[in-house]
Amino acid sequence: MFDFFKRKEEESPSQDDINKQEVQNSDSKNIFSIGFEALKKVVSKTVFVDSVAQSVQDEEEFSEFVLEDMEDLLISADLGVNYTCELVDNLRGQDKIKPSAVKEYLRGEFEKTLSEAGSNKLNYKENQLNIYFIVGVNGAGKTTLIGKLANRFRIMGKRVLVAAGDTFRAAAEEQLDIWSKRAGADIVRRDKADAASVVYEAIEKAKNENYDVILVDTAGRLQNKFNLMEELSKIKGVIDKQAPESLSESMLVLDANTGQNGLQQAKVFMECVKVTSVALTKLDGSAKGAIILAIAKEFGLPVKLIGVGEKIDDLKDFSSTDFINALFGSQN
Ligand SMILES: Nc1nc2c(ncn2[C@@H]2O[C@H](COP(=O)(O)OP(=O)(O)O)[C@@H](O)[C@H]2O)c(=O)[nH]1
Ligand SMILES: [Mg+2]
Repeated sequence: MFDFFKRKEEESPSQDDINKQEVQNSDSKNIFSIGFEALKKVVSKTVFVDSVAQSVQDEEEFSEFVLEDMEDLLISADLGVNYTCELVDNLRGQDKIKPSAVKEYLRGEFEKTLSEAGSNKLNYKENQLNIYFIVGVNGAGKTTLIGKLANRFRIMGKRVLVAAGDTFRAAAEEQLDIWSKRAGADIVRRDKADAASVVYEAIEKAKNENYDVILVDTAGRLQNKFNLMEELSKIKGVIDKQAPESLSESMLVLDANTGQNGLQQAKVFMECVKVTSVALTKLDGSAKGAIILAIAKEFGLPVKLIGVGEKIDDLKDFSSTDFINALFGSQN
């Protein structure tokens, strides 16, 4: 998924080095991409497509009765009211699409929605500093994601710094510290300091010591919405001022199980941070894989990473094509 290994070698590499590089390359691909079968397992509880197909299979046309059934199924799969209405309205009073072709219809619509939301590929620029600004509500999985991402970049041989921007609770910094040690990354933390100043310091350190990556952890207390938004805007201001070219992603972390409510909460973050992509966590065991479609439709944002467990390597690249195939139970 990444183009990490495309970097030009300063000196011409020996055949040994080339072989090593190729092994690393294929290994890293295996580690970081989930693969069709595994993804199918992850979304195996997301069965709404088959439910819709079954509910219309004996019908000649999309009657109001049938459309209502379909609406219920799509809403309970967490596609969201707007998207569901659009999908159902397209079928009302037309005779081009028959109920027997409902799966093909949904597949086409979903493919369109996901492709319009943009590329699934995580932005990373070689030979410069890459900052990942990670936001989302408490408990969504930000700190865990940072630990997993730090580990991924370390495996790829990158120098990684994490910035402990959730300065509200000492425990939050402690948790990040544990993750960064586990991943072999360095950390900037200043107990109870202003989050923006922690990020400022991290950027200075990264520039002086040639880091490739900064992962910025942040607070997510929605109870005090105004302060939180102010804090995040300040961090964003520091990045824009100190390292404007380095912001590779402003990533919103969402828990797959929070459903439409989670999406509503997420809008708060989008108001103050120009979010570029989504990491969807806790997809393991979730029956709510369809939330990926709602995110693409409602926010116009691509999901780039998925969390499929609590372990350090339970972070995978997301592929729309594999996801659609898994959802529709076929590889083509
Ligand atoms: N099953 C599962 N649990 C996760 C995943 N990502 C995070 N968690 C758990 O969710 C909880 C909250 O995560 P944390 O990173 O502290 O969230 P934060 O408040 O946004 O920083 C922790 O118990 C994590 O172990 C995931 O992909 N799958
Ligand atoms: Mg945290």
